[in-house]
Amino acid sequence: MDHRVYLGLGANLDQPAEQIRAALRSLDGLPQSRLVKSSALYTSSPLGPQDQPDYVNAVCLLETQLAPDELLHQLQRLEIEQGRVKKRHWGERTIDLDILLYDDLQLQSEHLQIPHSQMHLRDFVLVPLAEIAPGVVIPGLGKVEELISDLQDSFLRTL
Ligand code: ROI
Repeated sequence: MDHRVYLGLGANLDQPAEQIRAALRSLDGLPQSRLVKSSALYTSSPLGPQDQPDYVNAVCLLETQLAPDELLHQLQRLEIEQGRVKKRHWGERTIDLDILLYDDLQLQSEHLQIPHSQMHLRDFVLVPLAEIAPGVVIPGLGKVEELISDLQDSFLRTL
């Protein structure tokens, strides 16, 4: 059975738009997985320390037979293969791949929280998600559009 998984992508080092595009290609090559849709690329101001470059963010839909922990493992492998550099907590990074939603699963483990714990607070996640999944419900939190209207002003720009 294929699972519908929404992933968040973020990068702000070493030609971040290229990093996102490379990650999307790699995701399509994951075992038992298919990249179905991806959002536009958005630039966003950093959440966290302000003395770092703007981010490029996107969201994609992956159909996969991988279990959540297998998928997490694959994402971590891709991050490393893509030369992930992470300089400090909430700091700049070459590529960040997050599981946002996995079907309508709610899961809390030591390594993995689904839905992603911060996603409902982040315009750079919700806006691209709404672009490719209008009306999608974040389990326990509500519809993506309602969560967007709860946010302060957003300063996202499409690339
Ligand atoms: N800020 C933005 N705008 N986009 C991100 O993807 C992002 N990722 C992060 C932190 C450092 C929290 N800030 C971010 O991990």
